[in-house]
Amino acid sequence: MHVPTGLRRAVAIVCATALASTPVLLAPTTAGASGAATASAPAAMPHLTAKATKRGINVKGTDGLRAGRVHLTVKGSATVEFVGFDEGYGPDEFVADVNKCGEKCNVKALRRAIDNTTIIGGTTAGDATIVFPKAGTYAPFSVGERGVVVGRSFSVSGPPRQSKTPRVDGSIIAKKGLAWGGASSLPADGRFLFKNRRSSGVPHFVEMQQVVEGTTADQVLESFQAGPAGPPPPFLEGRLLTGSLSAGQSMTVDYDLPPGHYAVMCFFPDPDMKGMPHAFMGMIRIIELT
Ligand SMILES: [Cu+2]
Repeated sequence: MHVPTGLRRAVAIVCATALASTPVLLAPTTAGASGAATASAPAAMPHLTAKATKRGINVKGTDGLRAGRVHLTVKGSATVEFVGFDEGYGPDEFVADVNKCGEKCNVKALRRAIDNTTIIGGTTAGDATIVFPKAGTYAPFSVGERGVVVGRSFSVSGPPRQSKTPRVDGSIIAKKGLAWGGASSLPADGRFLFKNRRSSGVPHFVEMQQVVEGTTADQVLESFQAGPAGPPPPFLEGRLLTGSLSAGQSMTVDYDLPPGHYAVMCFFPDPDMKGMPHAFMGMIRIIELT
């Protein structure tokens, strides 16, 4: 596929925008709900609280954590997400590899990071549930303007605790072929399930960006391809950003956004396309929040 000359710059700009909104963070917060839950039969879902700051990422609630679903509260302005490491691969390798995929992307390093980790999601300033699929070593991370930052890693024990998926208002599903499925309409204030199907084969995240009513996915794509020389994308203020999910993972996200039309997009860099963000390859779908 021919890459328009403006695209590289456009990619950089869009990425910078996406990253800026994902700023770093972390700070300790109260142990809160999970810790306070009583030890009654239907075991309470553990509660992690995370915040990224310029100094690092603080997470509370990881002591003695078992695999399974947890409630996650993220404070501050940066997205905090979690990653599990395969044997022989760890936080240092992850940071080194991911940070080699910037404006120019070292595809080999990106692929190594994807192949040796399980990214299980996270969120930006709000509440979510994420699933630690199995026992192992995990770490929080945050992607900011200066690249990826990881917090202290921690152990999760097995076997997974059983817990139900919380009630959701609808789903956003990343499918094979860089396509979105799921609800075409959601309440403006609610909870969605974000599922990255195993068959998608690559990590994805969800960026919901409010657009001028009537905007089509093709128009959003054209605005990216036009780059800085073209008209600005038809974006309004409503916006939501989740952490990434490896193929086969899912999470739930609580949100409260202005009603309107939104472009659902993913800007995860594609190792088969020199690190081009998925949205630039057409992973854009318009949905309505009512
Ligand atoms: Cu993606």
